[in-house]
Amino acid sequence: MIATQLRLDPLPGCGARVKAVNLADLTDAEVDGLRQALFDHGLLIFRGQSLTPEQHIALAERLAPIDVNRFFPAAPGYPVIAKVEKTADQMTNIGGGWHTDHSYDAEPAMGSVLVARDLPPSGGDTLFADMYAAYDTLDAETKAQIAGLRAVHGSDHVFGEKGVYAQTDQPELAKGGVETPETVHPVVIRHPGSGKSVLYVNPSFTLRFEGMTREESMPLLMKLYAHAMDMSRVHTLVWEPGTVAIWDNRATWHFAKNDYHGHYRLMHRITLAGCALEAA
Ligand SMILES: O=C(O)CCC(=O)C(=O)O
Ligand SMILES: [Fe+2]
Repeated sequence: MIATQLRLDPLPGCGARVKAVNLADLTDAEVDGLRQALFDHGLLIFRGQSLTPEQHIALAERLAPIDVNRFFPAAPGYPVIAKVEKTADQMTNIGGGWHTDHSYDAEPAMGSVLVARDLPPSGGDTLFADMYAAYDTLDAETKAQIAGLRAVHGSDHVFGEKGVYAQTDQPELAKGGVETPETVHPVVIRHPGSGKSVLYVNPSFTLRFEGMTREESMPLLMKLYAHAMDMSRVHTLVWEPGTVAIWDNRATWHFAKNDYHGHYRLMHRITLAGCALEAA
């Protein structure tokens, strides 16, 4: 089976819904088709799945090697599954700002496979923004301005001992002693799986342009961010029991809404290993 034989329905804003597949029982050709569809669409959504943690791990391993996140607590008994959890009495959620997973790594995660485990009665949607479309729709002057630029990414200000999470009611995400070196990526990358140009900066982990201070970088970064989060290129995923989302961290951003205080929400995430990124 090739990618075009999968039943893909484009979603408003970003990504595609994949119908008529059982993620626990895929042929090798379906796995290859899904991987290519992920590269092409950035986000794939599946409904009505019933993956056990073992099947979640097996699915991830068929798509790519697993890249274990070094900050998130693991699901009990499953060291490769990150627990994305907010209890009824916590106020802070995980991923509640626009970001892409692991852009602070030298070889950023290719993708993430997120499984809904326990959902609040309403709310807790996840937004996804299309970074292929964000790049394509930039005006020619801005494209010329960012061509050849590189940006510095880091995680210390988020997950470090004095980072954002340390000041919240999710302080276990702030890891002292975990290495958090800064890393540099091109601002416009050539997507390794699709060959298309992608805007690769994000508000959570991009610190500044290489060779510029943060103050000097902010006006252009803010302009790029405002453009990239235009709701015409954003899909709102409303989770249901059995929903699985797989996203490409090079081609999309995501944002977990935090609008369900007083209720429990638990998701299981496995992060897929990627590669060093080259300029478009
Ligand atoms: O909880 C969510 O919907 C997404 C959280 C997040 O940013 C992630 O799992 O990478
Ligand atoms: Fe995330």
